[in-house]
Amino acid sequence: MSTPKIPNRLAELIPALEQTTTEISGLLESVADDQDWRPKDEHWSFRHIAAHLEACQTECVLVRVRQIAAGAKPTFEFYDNDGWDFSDRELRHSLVDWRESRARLFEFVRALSPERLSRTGSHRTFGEITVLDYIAVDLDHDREHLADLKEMLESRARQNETLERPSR
Ligand code: NI
Repeated sequence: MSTPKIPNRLAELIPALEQTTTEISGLLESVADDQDWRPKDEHWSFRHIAAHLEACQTECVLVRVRQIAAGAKPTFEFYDNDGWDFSDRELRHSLVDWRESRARLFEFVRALSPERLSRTGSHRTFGEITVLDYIAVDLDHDREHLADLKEMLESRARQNETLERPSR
């Protein structure tokens, strides 16, 4: 009898993503009142990051995972939303929509049969890709942003410290 690899992977990936969702949401919510702050001009603001995550989830991951599972044998370009104007996206709204998209994704993926989970699409960067592979890519993406957010919060704290220190 073969080992049921797919369910195990699913059982690891979704809780890991739930964890990063909670962490990222918490960090971003903590700076909602200062959402346009950025460490330097060329760096994204908190507002932009929240909107970027929401757009990636709603327009890319959710859509693509459904296409793969449906057996559409889709071909994907690398998705990005670099240079998009997110200045109208309120951080808290982005987070609500992001978490909602994710909840839909998890619900969708948990209901997939092993056969659907084994279907693939073809990605220009990642090659042959299953639903769970895509979710693993999404998890890596979360972790990159989590690391960046932690750095941002540290430099913001250092900056505030400098501003508050009496000069004498
Ligand atoms: Ni990103």
